[in-house]
Amino acid sequence: MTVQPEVVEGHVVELPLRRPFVTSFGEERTKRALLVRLAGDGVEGWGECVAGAGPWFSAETVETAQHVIREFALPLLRRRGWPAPGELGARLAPIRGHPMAKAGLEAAAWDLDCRARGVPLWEVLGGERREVEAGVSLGIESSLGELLEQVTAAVEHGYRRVKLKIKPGWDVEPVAAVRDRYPDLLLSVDANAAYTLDDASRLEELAVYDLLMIEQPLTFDDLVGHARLAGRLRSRLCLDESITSPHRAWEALELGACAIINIKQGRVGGPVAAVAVHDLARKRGVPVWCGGMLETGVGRALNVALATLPGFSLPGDISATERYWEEDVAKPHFRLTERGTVAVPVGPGLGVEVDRSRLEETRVALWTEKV
Ligand code: OSB
Ligand code: MG
Repeated sequence: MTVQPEVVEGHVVELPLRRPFVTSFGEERTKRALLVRLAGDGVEGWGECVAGAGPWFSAETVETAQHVIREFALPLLRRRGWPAPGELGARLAPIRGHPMAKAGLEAAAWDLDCRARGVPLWEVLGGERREVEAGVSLGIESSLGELLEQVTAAVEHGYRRVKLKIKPGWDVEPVAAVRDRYPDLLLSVDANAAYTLDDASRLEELAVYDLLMIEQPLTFDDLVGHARLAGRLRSRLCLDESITSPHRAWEALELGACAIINIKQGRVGGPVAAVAVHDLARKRGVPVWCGGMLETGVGRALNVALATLPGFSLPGDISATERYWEEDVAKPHFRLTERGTVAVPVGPGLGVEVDRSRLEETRVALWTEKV
């Protein structure tokens, strides 16, 4: 018994970040997000598409996602009647690529379905815990002093893992400085594809700082390169940008391109695909953790739900709402517990509510389509 949505809406919102977020691929001052709303039978469901404002992290953007959803995905879904949320990904398979566009729709379909049935999404996905371990992802700073201030604040808040963004020219020094100040901190780095195989010896210098992992050192589509690099480094490699589907995760593991996987449901094509990557990794004893894309409360709630699955054995890039902006579009805000965790919301579906007045305040575009 699936609720038949009557309308699909796209809400594009912009939230000013408290602090600019700088990575090897650019600087973000404002988070632009597409929120998908499905409504029918007096119930609504929300999903966040994690595509960025520009094609820097992946090829998709907020604009391409709307184009694909409206012109191609909705016609496929209308043609044979709205599918159950678990079937949505298969129905959209004729569309090549565009995992984030598909995932935004699938997320809203899960929220709608679970709300109609009065069940929490995390339980439906197979989750087993009521709180998830929280980590922070710290951007590139203009000085070591400013970075150390950020790390200190995160440690004092009680975050369980700190991840530093690195790039050529900002790698060994910041890692050494942080490790020197915090000898026992669970520490990792994320290069967002900024290196080449020629940098292997520079990356190997990081090994003495006891990193949990090096995330995505090489370019997004280079699985063979990562496999070669893995053989030359003592630190474990984790892939983010490269893992764009469950099949790609299988290829990466077969090649030995990574020892850990960052799961972002949007990047792999939605919640069902994310669970498939989780299951595959778990069968092989490969740890996974939940990545983040500076999501609003809507996407953050889905990340929290996924991270309740048993294979998510490392702290995720799931931080408290207050780290990102003053006021979210969804309520309640996510807070850090004294155990360095984020509690899983108890309500049906995603367990958060979109705040209408905040939505309207932050909205820069809106469209509606009949299903
Ligand atoms: O590479 O993990 C990444 C944010 C946007 C795009 C890519 C990444 C990130 C982060 C932030 O590291 C994680 C978060 O949401 O806090
Ligand atoms: Mg990353």
